[in-house]
Parts: sequence; structure tokens; C-alpha cells
Amino acid sequence: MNRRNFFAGAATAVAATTVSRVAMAALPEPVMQSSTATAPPLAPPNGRPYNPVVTLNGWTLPWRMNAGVKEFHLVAEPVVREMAPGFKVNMWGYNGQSPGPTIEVVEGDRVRIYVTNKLPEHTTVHWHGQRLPNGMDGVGGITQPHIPPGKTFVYEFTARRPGTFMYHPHADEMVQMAMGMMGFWVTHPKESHPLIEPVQRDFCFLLGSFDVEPGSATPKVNTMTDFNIWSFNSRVFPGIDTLNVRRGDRVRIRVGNLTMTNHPIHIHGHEFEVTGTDGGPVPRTARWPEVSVDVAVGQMRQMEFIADEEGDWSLHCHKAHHTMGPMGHEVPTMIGVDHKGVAEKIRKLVPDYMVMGDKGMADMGGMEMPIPDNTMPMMTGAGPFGSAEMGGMFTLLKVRRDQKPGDYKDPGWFKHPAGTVAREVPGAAVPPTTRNAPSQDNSNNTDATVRKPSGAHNH
Ligand SMILES: [Cu+2]
Repeated sequence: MNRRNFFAGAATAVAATTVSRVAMAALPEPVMQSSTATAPPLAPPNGRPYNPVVTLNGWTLPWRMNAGVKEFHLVAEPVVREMAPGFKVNMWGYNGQSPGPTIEVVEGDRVRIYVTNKLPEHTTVHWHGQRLPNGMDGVGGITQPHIPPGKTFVYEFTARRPGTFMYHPHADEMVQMAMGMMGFWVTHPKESHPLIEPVQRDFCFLLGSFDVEPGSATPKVNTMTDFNIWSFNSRVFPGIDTLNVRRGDRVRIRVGNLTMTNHPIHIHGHEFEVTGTDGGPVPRTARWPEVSVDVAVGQMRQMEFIADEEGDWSLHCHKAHHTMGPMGHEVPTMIGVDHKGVAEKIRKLVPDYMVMGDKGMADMGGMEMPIPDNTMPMMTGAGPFGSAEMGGMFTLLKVRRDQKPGDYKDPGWFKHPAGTVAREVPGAAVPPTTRNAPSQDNSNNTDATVRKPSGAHNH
């Protein structure tokens, strides 16, 4: 009897306590992660060699080689994810974190993944984008029975095509994905591939959205569109690590979208090409230069470019409200309204009352506003020149000439060469606003007549 058949039989025939003891003895030890730091790339200790990816504020799951099969063990469980310093959210994830660990294999690898369910409800794992036997597709009720709480199921298939993939439950999806259950999967090519360039830096992250009421710690799971936390790998700016590269590196950034809306991902200072999707490598004739790429719901995109401009380059979603932290959408627009003194009067009655500034909202970035415990300011993040006024899907691509090959450490803020920073023009007064229209006397010049519609014309 092979191991898989043993499990299938054991789960139904043997008492639960016996099963778990026997089964656990045969399972690869689950590896857990408690840190939210970006783990260094995991060099493959065995199997075919490859150039590993770096998961932003995440990590790659180690495997056990068992008679030529790569065995992984995922544990679906409640976790606490620190989304930004001091802001902790109760999520569901895998092996201690949301998102779960990245799974890295090589084209042609035989892969066996044990999934233990420690959630309070059943789950499954769907291997998004993979070619596999239908019964391994992880759709609860359709291709397999759900994995009940406390049970372990096993998936097994061959990673048939190289590329960028993800995994997530296909069981009570709205709730489980709203709680943060998702993970990245990369299948590296087994030999040089005509459409897959070797790169020096290979980053990956998943786009996430959560609805966490300020002051609370658990996402609202029935939110359909009105999310207030926008994340890269369940982290928000300034909690997202930077992408640190050496000048001249060829860089690949893989992004997958498991939110309920699209995200135009934008990179400053460089043009990139989309070299692949979850459907595979893009033919060269179908690539064109971009500085933003829209990642639709359920899609994945691979951006590639040569990082040849030194500096701290923004990398963010171009939907402006996705680079902000939680805010009340009921805040009225007050630009141009003189409400001096009004807020103070109201604050005597409602202590934390605040209104949008009469010059815009930038004031809020620097302001120390009273906020509830366990949330984050709407606009935050200190840069070398002041507040970055950001809060969600935003980080930096840091390109440095002296970053060592293979070194992913944050080099700190860019030191701009003298004379290369936008600066104030001293002594230049703002000229008065003038209009070019010739002056004329309009007092007797009526060019519009307003007629009130009469009842007869009302039809
Ligand atoms: Cu977005």
C-alpha cells in the first residue's frame, strides 16, 4: 500500500486518535514561521537547481525529498498577522502567517502536499493555474470532499509547466480569502527556456484587501467591495519591506491579485515588460513597454526590467485610495471651505471629531490625530523629506550601485547627488493671477435668457 492509499483508508477505517499518531509519523514535520520579515531566498538543498524567489515579508516552505518526491506540509490555521508595526489582525493563514509560505518547485517535479486543517471549519486548497489531475484541483464538493477540521488530506501531482501560480481555498471562499488564506507558488523552468530570462532578483507578492474597522482586530468577512485595508502580502506601508537591488540587475516582480477589485501596479523610474502571466510566458512579439500594469481579479503578472537608474523608486497601486490606510468615506470634501473654528466647537461635544482640511488632506499626513487602538493612521510613513502620506499598497524599489549581488538588505535612504533634488526657487514671488480676456463692459450684454418651463411644455 502506498502512503496515499494508506491515508485514504486510514481516515475512514481507523479511530481518529490512532490515525493522527500513525499519520503524523509519516508526514513531513510542518515548518512554521512567526516572523513578518522578508526571509532570504531559500537555496534548494536538493533536487534540480534554480534561482530562488524572494517573498516580500514572507518566506518559502522547506520540503522533504521522499523517494524523488518533494513533500510539503501546509497547516491551515488561525494566525495573528502584524500588518504594520503595532497593527495586528486576526487572520486565517498557513504555517503561522498570512499569506502562507511560497512553494517553489521545478518544472517536472513530482510534488506531494499534505494539508492539515486546524481551522474551525472545513477547507480545501486549490492550486490556481496548474495542470493537474482533476481530482487534485481542490474544489470542495466538486473534485473532492472538504477537509474537515482536524483532518489531513494529501494532494499529489507533477508541476507540468513553469511559471507564476498561487494557492487558496475553494471552500467558503469569500470568508476564507477575506481572512487572508492565500499563498504564492513558483515553478522554475528545468532548463534554459526561450521565453524565461535568467534574472538577478526575483520578487513575489499577493495583493490583499481586508475590512478591519479601526480599533478592532478581526476582518469583517461579508464585505463585498468596501474594503479599507489594501495590502502586499498582508502588510501595508510603511510595514512593507522595500525591494532592494543592485544597479544593472535584471529584476522580475511577480504579482497575484486575490482581492475583489483590479489594481494598476505602477513602478517609477523604469519601463518594464510583462513577461508572463499565470497562463505562462508571454511570447516576445506580444510584449511592450509599460510603467503600469493592471492586475485584474484572479490574475497574475510578471514584470521584468533592468534596474539601471539609482534611487528610491515608488512601487504602488495607482488607485489613490489603495495607498491609504483606513478612512471614513463619509469625510466631506472641504477644499476651499473656510471652516476655521468649527471643528474646535464640535470637538467640545465629540472629542475625536475631525474634518478634511480646507487645503486638501495632506495636513492629515503630518497631524497627530487621535486614532483608536490597533489601527494605523490613514496617511503615514516618514521619508527623508517628510511624511510620505501613504498607507496601503505602496513600497519602494531601491536601486544602488554598491548593493552586493545576492544582498537583499535595505541600504537606507538614497543619497541624491548634489543638485539633483527638486528645490525651492529662492526669492521668486507668486505673481498675481491674471486673465487674458480683454476688459469690456458687460452690464448691458445679455447673452442667455433663462426660461422657466411652463406646464404646457412639461411633457
Ligand atoms: Cu489597488
